[in-house]
Amino acid sequence: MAEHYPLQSASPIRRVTLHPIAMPLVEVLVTSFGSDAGRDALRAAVLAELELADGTTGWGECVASWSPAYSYETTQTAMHVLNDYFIPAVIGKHDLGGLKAYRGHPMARMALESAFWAAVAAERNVPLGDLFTDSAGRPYQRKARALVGVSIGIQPTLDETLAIIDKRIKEGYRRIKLKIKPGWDYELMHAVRSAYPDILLMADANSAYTLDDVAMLKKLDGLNLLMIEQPLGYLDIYQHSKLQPQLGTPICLDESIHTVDDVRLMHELGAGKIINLKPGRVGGIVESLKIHRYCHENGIPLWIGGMLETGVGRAANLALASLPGVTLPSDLSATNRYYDPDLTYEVFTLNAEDSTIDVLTAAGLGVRVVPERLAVATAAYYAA
Ligand code: OSB
Ligand code: MG
Repeated sequence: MAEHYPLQSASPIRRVTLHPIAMPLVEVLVTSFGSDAGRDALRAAVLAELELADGTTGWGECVASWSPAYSYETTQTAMHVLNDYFIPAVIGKHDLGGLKAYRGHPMARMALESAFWAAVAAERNVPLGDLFTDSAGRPYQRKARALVGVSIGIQPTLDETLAIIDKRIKEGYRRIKLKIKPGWDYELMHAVRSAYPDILLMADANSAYTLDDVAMLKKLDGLNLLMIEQPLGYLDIYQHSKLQPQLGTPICLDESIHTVDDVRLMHELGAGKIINLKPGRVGGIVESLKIHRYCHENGIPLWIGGMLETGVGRAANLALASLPGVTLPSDLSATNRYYDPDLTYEVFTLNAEDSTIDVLTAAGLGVRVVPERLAVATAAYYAA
């Protein structure tokens, strides 16, 4: 138990409160897997508020959405599993060892785990990222600024796509990720590459292709893309190992990676060359640190993915993005790309000169939830 959940609080866990929320998105992100049954203008999430017996609190975010589209989890499955199993297993305890009895539900697990880590960081009066230690138990040398890019959804037209890219580049983003799907791929990427010969450009297919599409995927090689994210099946690693040797463009796996063992399999089979690490997808901070360490030691480029988090989830992702093994720009954009306003008092802004966001230095998670905005977002969840 302590092996997978090593972190200990001084004061035991007294209570965990769940807050389901719905937040209007500034810009809807349309992907190859489509929409959330008409609710895609509203991002759903569940916030976990964890309180230690001494009154210290920590917050975490569950990134599962309304429907089981990107992953099988939803806000409802997360609340069920957290309320009925995960939370009772940790109440009164000084660590999360009780979670070892349960399998799966990584996004629900991450919500609880990150809330606990945030509370322990607050208890020790250090920023969350200072709790991240290497295999020898040493804190990492962390960056003061995290390199970031922006993810752009499928737009109705090419002109609208170019207009958004232009706006993002003017804002200072130096890495552009475009969502693609069959029929909205090579011509789009070719047009964008022609308009912007030098930007760091990548495509995210969200599992929209099969090995039958290899001819189109090979054409992308001519566009000098940084990577193509998750071209094949959402659970697949084997078929990606058949695809990667046929492509010059590095494959980055997102959906298929759930554990450090999946990363090892990808690496040893040659199924991909880059990892998108989303802590919610891999079940928490401890597994994220294992993946970070494996990538760092094996020279596998790594970046932190995003799930349109509120400031709560983004603060934890930003702490991970400060680690030395995170070598490529992360999907961690400024607050104004996602929400206006966000739930937190703190606002993330882009440093336009180097496409970075400042890593948080305050003790604990580093952001605080505005109670009135939380109440509005909770009401919006139940009204949706
Ligand atoms: O595939 O990376 C993805 C958002 C929701 C579901 C899947 C993905 C995404 C993003 C969002 O690309 C990136 C961000 O949060 O900035
Ligand atoms: Mg992705």
